[in-house]
Amino acid sequence: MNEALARNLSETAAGLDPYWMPFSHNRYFKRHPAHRLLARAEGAYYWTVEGERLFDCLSGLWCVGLGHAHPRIGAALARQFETVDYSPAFQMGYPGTFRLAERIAAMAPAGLDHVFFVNSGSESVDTALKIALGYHRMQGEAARIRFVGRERGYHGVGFGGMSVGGMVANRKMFPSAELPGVDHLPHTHDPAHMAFSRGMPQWGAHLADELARIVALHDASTIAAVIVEPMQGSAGVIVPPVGYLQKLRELCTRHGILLIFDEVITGFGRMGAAFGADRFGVVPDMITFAKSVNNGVVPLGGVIVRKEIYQAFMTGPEHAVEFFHGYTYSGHPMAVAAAHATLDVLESEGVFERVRTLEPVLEDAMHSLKGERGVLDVRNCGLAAAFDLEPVADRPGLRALRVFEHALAAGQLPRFTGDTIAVGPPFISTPAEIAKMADDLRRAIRAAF
Ligand code: PXG
Ligand code: PLP
Repeated sequence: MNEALARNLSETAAGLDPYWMPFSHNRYFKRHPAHRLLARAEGAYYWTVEGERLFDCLSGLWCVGLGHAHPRIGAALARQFETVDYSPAFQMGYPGTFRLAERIAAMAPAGLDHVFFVNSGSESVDTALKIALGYHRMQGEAARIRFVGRERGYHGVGFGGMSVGGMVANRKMFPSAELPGVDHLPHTHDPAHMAFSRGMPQWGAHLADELARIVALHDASTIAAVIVEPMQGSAGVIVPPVGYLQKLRELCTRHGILLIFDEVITGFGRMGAAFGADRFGVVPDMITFAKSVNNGVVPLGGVIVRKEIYQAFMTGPEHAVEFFHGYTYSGHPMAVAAAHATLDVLESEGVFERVRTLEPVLEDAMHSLKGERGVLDVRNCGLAAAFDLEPVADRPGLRALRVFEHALAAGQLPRFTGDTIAVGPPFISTPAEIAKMADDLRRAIRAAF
């Protein structure tokens, strides 16, 4: 969209009407589009159609860690378009895609060494769930059909991800479409025990014992996989309690249940490491990823699996398809080229280290909001943080919307959901930008109460 057109659209509410926006208040947006149409992006900033500059507090939607318009990624895409723009995903191969799988496998925790490509986080989750079912079936354990997710978990919007997810609003309209046989672990956020924790809360590891109860209820022989985000992102940066993920790992191992880490947000840098698995020192059986793998420039996601899982499928006649699953755009050359360039930057520019250096800066900046009127909790981990706001009576979500609008006016683009504000600034942010972000958010909070 060019700027003139965008300006015209913002002036003509009717021009905005045909687009049904995802996860958005369509009617409110279309009546109040001012400062919310983005015309340009570079580095850690957007510019609105009105010409105002906004700091990209959430790296897009958690995906643009290296900043917008990264020249190395742009050059790679231009070259790729001239070389191979698309190649059939099924029964043919593009060498760059094989090389990318090799690179991602080398970055992944030891033992996880095969990669299946998809185009989004939602597809990565549904793919992982199908792999889990298929794996057990190939192992002669076809009765393992149950999944265990977690309250407040977000695993995208496919039927599988919605079912194992734990967000009421995302589920309640579609109960008939939920996978059968899904249980949910309790979420781990309890402000009474952990409000204003810096990093991992000390309280809450025992909540993983709920998995033992679920296993006792259904018997392990019926359970295919447990899926959790190592750090819950969409729910508002819910950080795992010390020891919690280790307990889940032990229980899954003991009972032959696959452990899936949904690392769509935590993968490729946000945690100051390649994966949350590294950061938290727990190795799952599968990792789902998307977003930061190629800086969000072209849709790309995937599932990294243990060797044994891949090998379980590699039976039957050699000329036959082993896994009846895949997408037209699996391993798309353009997405792959952007990923190679992104990994080049992550590797050669010490990005994970930079994130680790910025983590205490973000922690201090965001925890300085403790004590502001209406701030009920502040949480942080890696380059991610969130705070909860006291809701307006009988109007859930309105307080965060007001803070969001005041933040926009101050030149900050954070994420609001429910009455929580989340930030996940670009890896390229400077300490001064992070400090300014927190100060502008403080002013926005004060203006909203
Ligand atoms: N799993 C996890 C852990 C996610 O965070 C998905 C799956 C789905 O990915 P796709 O690419 O299908 O959207 C996600 C996506 C937010 C926010 O504000 C989070 C996501 C997407 C948009 C906004 O926290 N996470
Ligand atoms: N619907 C139809 C009619 C199709 O032909 C295809 C793919 O060929 C799909 C859906 C799936 O699309 P994708 O592979 O992009 O997920």
